[in-house]
Amino acid sequence: MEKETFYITTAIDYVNGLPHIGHAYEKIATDVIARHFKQRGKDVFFLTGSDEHGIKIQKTAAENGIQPKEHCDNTSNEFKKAWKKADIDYDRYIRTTDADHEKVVQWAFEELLKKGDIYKSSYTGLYCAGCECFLSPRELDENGCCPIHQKKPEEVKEENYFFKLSKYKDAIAEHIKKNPNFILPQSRANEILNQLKDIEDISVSRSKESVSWSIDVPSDSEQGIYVWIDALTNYITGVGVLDDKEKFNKYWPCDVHVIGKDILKFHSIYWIAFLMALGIELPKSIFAHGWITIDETKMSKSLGNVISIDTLMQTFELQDADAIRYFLMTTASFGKDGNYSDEEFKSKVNADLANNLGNLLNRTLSMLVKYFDGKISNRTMDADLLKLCNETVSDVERKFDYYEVTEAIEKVITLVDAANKYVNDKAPWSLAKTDLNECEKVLYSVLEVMKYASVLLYPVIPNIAQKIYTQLGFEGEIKGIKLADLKTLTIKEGQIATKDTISPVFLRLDSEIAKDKKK
Ligand code: ME8
Repeated sequence: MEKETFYITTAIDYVNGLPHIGHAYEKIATDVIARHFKQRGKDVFFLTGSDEHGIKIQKTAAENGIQPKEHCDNTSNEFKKAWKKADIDYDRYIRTTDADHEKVVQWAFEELLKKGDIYKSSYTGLYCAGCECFLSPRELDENGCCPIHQKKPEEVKEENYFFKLSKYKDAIAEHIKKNPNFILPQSRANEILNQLKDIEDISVSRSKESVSWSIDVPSDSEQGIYVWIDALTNYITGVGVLDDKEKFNKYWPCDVHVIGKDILKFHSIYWIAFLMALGIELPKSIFAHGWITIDETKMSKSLGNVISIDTLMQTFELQDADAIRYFLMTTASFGKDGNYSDEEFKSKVNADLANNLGNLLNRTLSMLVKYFDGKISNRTMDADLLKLCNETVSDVERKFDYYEVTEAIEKVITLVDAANKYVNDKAPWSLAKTDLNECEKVLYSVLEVMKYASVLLYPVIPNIAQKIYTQLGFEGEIKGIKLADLKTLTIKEGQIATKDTISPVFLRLDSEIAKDKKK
């Protein structure tokens, strides 16, 4: 039977600044979801990349005294390096300056011109370079500034091409109402339905004179294509809409676009209208996540509180990004705003990864070595724990069906808590003196729970999960293990551990090291 496909995308980041943990948050969540669906046997395609055109990037390159393309090459490399550090296992990193992408954007624009959905008209409006869009006076704050970027938008008077967005607003509203899982979390759908009421046609080009760093309108070299049209189109270029029809038909429609709440309007209104106009099937869902603050404050260059994966890894002397991935995925329910602080980070990962998960494995294996020479001879598992393991697998799958990453992780932690309680209640150290059979059953049962926990947590903490898996006596990579394998994948009989093979899978973060380093 052919594998079912699963196509997932992230927003593509503007390369006017360097990657920070806000960008990383989204890429990590998407990576976790992609890895989970691979564990369910799906043929996953994971697209991420960078958004490289527009006035914002043109200005940043000019400030740095270099050509925009060179600036984009440098910065997109920094993003790629950051995603490598964060173990983001994407299938393609698309750049909007890639030749195949530029071709698709021009094709789409000309298609819509031909269909009459794009027309030329003159326009005066207020343009926010930060948002890369025109804002209506209603959207400004009391000082006449963009509420997100806190800057006054620039008045722009131009003859531009317009897209008939208003023509599609009823169809979009109907689609949202008919498909409750189209916008996730569902609570955000109303906000979009309200915004739709005020939707007017949008300008989809700028004069080359004002924005030179853009893709040309093929039939009018004095105009450049609007950066959001350019950017959103990446989702169809990425799976070969023009160059590889077979791939496109295989992966499209996209299963989920993972994006930040600030750009939901562009995805659930502009993008959807654009696809409707092109006659391309709509994505199945759009998941809008919340924003990450640092010490409850918005990250900004001027405040100097921008944190990257790299800074955190250096500060806490981390070998890999697992702890950061774990923290970011659990700091707040995925979909809501979350916060990073050093204190919360340390206490969360010390409690969950070092104590709850790591210590349980460590002390169980140590007892196995002490009482049984590290050998398993009787594989009898506690029936209640086994039932809980199976229920946890189903619960985790159900949570991931709605991309509820945080709640899925919580289910696994509840399982690990239950195993910790089981050990404490059964006291295998006492059973070792009175009932060796029962003692072995307890230890084996806990190790089986660790098998389930490691596979279920692998999408979030791939390195730690691999260490657990190896210490349980399994050979090879945990990466290829499917959830469906869990029932048949059993811890082997015989020697699985010795004193030398046991080591902590996650070392507690030392607060003193971190403090000194930050200074
Ligand atoms: O919006 N916390 O690019 P971008 C969580 N190029 N997420 C954050 C964040 C934070 N502090 N800061 C940014 C763009 N993000 C466009 C997207 S898609 C076709 C074009 C998220 O670099 C943000 O919400 O401003 C967005 O989803 C992504 O990072 C890129 O933001």
